[in-house]
Amino acid sequence: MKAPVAPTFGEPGRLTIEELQLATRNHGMPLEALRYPITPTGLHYLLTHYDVPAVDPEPWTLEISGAVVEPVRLSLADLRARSLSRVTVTMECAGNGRAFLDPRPLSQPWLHEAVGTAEWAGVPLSELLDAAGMAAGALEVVFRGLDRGLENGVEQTYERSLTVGEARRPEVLIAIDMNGNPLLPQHGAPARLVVPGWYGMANVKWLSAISVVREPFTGYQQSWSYRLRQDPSETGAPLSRIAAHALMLPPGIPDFFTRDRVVALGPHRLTGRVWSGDQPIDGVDVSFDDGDTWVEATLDPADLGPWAWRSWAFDWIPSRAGRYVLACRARVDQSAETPGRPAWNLGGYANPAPQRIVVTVTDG
Ligand SMILES: Nc1nc2c(c(=O)[nH]1)N[C@H]1C(S)=C(S)[C@@H](COP(=O)(O)O)O[C@H]1N2
Ligand SMILES: [Mo]
Repeated sequence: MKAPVAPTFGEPGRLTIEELQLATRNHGMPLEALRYPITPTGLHYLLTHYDVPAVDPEPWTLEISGAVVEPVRLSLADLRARSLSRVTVTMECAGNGRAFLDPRPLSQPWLHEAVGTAEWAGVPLSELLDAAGMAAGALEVVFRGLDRGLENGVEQTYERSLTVGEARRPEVLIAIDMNGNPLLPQHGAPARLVVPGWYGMANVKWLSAISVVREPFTGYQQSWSYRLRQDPSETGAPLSRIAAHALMLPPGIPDFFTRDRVVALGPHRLTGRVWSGDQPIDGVDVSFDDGDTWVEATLDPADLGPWAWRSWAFDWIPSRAGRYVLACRARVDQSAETPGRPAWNLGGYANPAPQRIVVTVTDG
């Protein structure tokens, strides 16, 4: 798909009213919520391209059709009657960090907070695909939402695909519960796709239909959005799994407006979370001088399972009062830098900004 219109950028340091409009609709997870292993549902980040659709769960059904042996149609009661699988998943929006980019692509202006961890319960997609049976030549599975809107002048329904192989992974769910309760409207009620390890866009909300296709799916959200390109003429590599990322729970107390922190002189236990959808985490480093020097933090085991963040800690004893800039970074593959981090790209994807926390240590 070619670029429908030329992309536009924001002036450095000046958000537009449209960016503010998106930012107030689509909230991030407040960073102090890093303290919870499972993000309380109301604190989980949220991203909805168009409107939250009106869905009546009673007549709602989910159809699996296309290149299948026998199409299957399930009601919400049919889904709920099956034995549900549970998976704890850290989900992050591919656009996390976009607002720090220069030039800044005009879109949802995330800083650091487009992340959250939830326990999803649902029916493994592979069971439903088995029930329908894959017909010869089945290549991809297309997931269609109920939400409609326009993007760059292209009217569309939110749709994404996975290859049959990816779709059949046992941890991929048609989720109907989030954190022990039925999905809330904003998180995709009555049913959504959950693809552990992938950036948020793959987790299609408000599912209405699943169709198996014999050709690669070329919808807008697949072939135009969520690709890494420097120029609209490029096809670009598709985004899939979440690159390693670490965040710190801001210590002390914040200034209301700047969110800079104040802590008293003395020992402080710094904590945070680290996650990756593709590479195992080797460690986490922290810095107190804006990234000039780094020390290793203690990494906890992956006790929430393979698809969720891990916690880390570092006991900080500031040697003096004054100003510090705290930072943290994930280490994968013995490398201090997160490898494979793409360069600036038109969509502002997969480019989380280093978190810089300005802390004043007071001795009063
Ligand atoms: N149908 C539909 N599914 C969607 C979206 C959407 O706009 N419509 N947004 C996607 C994006 S970009 C992200 S990051 C995640 C966010 O999921 P959450 O709002 O439950 O946190 O949902 C994905 N699924
Ligand atoms: Mo996203």
